[in-house]
Amino acid sequence: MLWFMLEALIFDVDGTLADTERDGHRPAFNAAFVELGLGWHWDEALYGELLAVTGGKERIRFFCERHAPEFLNQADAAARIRELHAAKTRHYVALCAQGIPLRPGIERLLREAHAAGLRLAIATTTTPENVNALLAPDLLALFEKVGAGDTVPNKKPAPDIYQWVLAQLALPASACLAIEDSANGLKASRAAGLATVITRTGYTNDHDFFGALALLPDLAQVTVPLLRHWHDEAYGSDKIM
Ligand code: XBP
Ligand code: MG
Repeated sequence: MLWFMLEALIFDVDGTLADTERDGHRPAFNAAFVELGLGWHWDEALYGELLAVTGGKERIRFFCERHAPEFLNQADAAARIRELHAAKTRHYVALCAQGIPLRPGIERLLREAHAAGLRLAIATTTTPENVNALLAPDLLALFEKVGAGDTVPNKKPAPDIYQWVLAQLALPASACLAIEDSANGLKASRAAGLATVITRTGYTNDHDFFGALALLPDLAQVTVPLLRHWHDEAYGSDKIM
């Protein structure tokens, strides 16, 4: 099997770059429900269940199917979901403007990796707007490609967004590593052939991470040489990933 040096890191966003499900998305959904007078409230336990479905619009529909079927009986239900999601995104962007902290080690590792000549990309289910809102311009500029949201028809756990990013980078999966936080993210990255480092969050602590290259609380202790070592272990000439 042809063996490639590590050339690129592909980062998930929500739960990986920052704990945005806790600090951004859940409060933003709840603020949108109040704004549109829906009387819904997603507490942490319910939100943890709803995270089984990626994509905010898809998650709203998943909630309605179980807890508010009447919402889907409206003739223009799809349009109402889009309207609700747009309101949620406005609230999320406003929360980002107040500052959502990056997870431990993220800023350092991004700068270290870029300085070491590694190419950086994003593969996320959230919207491009939310990526731009979360990251400071100088950090966002470190990413060569951003695969986000509805760029692809099938969201995680489908591999589409990772396959799109690999095509944009014109790299084989074996020249890259993915960094993720959830079981859906790991399924997506592994289905795209990517060795994957997992950093758990409060919402994903009990997820099944079978097949992960490494399972960590965060990236605080992770360096570029360590990532290169893990990559070579995963794709070394004597192993078939
Ligand atoms: C996590 C998601 C996203 C967010 C909500 O994305 O599933 O849908 O929960 O964001 P990631 P939107 O792949 O970065 O972990 O409402 O913009 O979809
Ligand atoms: Mg994630």
